[in-house]
Amino acid sequence: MSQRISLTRYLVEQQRVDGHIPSQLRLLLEVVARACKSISQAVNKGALGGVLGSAGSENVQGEVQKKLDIIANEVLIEANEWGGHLAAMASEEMDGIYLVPNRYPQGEYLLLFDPLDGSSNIDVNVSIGTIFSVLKKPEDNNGGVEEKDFLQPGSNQVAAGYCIYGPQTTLVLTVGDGVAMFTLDREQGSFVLTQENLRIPEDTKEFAINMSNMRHWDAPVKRYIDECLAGTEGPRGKDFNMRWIASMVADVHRILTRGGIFMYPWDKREPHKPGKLRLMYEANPMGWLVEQAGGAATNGHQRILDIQPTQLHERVSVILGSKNEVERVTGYHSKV
Ligand code: P6P
Repeated sequence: MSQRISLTRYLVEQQRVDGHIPSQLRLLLEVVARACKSISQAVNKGALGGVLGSAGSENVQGEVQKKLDIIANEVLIEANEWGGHLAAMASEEMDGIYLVPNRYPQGEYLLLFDPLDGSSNIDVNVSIGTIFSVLKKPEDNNGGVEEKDFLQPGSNQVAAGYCIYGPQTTLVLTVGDGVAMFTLDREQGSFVLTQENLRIPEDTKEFAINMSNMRHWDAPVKRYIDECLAGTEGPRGKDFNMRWIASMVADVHRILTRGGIFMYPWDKREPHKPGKLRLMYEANPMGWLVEQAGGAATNGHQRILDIQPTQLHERVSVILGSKNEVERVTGYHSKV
């Protein structure tokens, strides 16, 4: 039987053969993957582990924190702070950045994450996941890392990925050389390569959006969805299917696997906010993965990876997936 390639071997080869990733980044990604395995075990325990339900606190976003949100955040912090590969971390669950304690060596990377995306699905046993993004500490950084050092456009990412905790636990990763998928082999306790060079079909018949917000959408989004709903009798001349898992990791995983378009656009409910999803640790990593797989990711007006962040937890409108569909929706915005 042909031996499957482990995540470790894949990363060693990316480091050795392609000279693509320095050893510190390889170590970082191995540590993140190990942390995701621990989170997967906690998620899989569910009620048996006493980890379901609310933690009785709110995060910086003003959202109720689930027990597993806090557990996942702590697992990622504890796994990454001692290795010497990081200078600091940022998380959806923490207001400010987390500096690596002085008792540990400082590294050259910054790690950002949404420790458990899709929390509303935890208690109903629907797929959730961890999203992560890796930046380099700015060269001119002559002292301690500050929040402004994280405020880099998504095009600066050196690695990005997610781990989805579903029927399988699957790690999906890019270091800028395409997208690879690793499935957790629980008998071995390691991630093994199950797919590489993923490609998103440029066309699709499947859209993902929360339809209950329709009356709040802007005209370009409403036009696009109306045309999809009109099906074969409408301007698109084909019928569409709809999916909405309310877990970005699961919706993006489907799109990376079989195509589709995912939209969480700006809407009139909170007009002062550009969107619901966060730029630094949701839209940027997912946008890079999608682009690396031949798809596109915009905020309706510009490429997500070109957005210059001004705040660590800033939100953004997200339209990503099959290239031709994203370009169509983005084109409708330019005609307004
Ligand atoms: P809604 C999960 O809370 C999340 O941040 C994304 O994972 C998901 O796509 C979206 O929010 C779901 O939002 O408004 O449909 O519940």
